[in-house]
Amino acid sequence: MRDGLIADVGDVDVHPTNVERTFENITGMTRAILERGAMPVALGGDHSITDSIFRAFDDKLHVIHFDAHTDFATFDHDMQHTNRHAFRHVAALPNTLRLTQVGIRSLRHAPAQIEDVLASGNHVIPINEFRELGPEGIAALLPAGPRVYVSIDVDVLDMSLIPGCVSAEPDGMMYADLRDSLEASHRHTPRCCWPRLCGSQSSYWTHERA
Ligand SMILES: [Mn+2]
Repeated sequence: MRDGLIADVGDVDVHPTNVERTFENITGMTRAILERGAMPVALGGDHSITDSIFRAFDDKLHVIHFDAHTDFATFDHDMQHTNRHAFRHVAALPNTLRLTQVGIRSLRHAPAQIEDVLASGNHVIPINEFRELGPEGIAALLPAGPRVYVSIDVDVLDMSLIPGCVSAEPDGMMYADLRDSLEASHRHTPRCCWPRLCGSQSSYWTHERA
């Protein structure tokens, strides 16, 4: 965008009966884009693909994640790669510095699920705390040095704004809350961010503006 150029590189090849190969393709395409010096923006899928994108990055990254849900599920019943698992994988990667999860409010979350994220050294900002901090307060949580990978699930927005989203929850952000949080984050850190949007969910990540 700095050079006024946006290129659509098309879809990652999906192998419906081979999830691992599909994930490898996601990592490979993201890496290829990074090697060209471009800022990748991924659209589509859900949070099951986020860690496959993240694995393409070598830099140390802080992660800010806007969502109604932590997507930090434990690995039970041999399930490790659903859209509820992405941030358990991301948090365990060696280049992840810390997660900051914003807008968390799911009626389906047990307290233990939030405590699990906190016990891993990460940060959870429930929706009521977001309202106290505001967009500038959220931006101030970002470290000034490292790049920041920004991941957005559209269900961080209030369910009245996302009628097609199966995971929608009440009491969410308004559009301007999210927009202003992203804008403030971009202003706050010199290494800032652009989106990945996935079906009902999306992610965002950083780009060095200098
Ligand atoms: Mn969600």
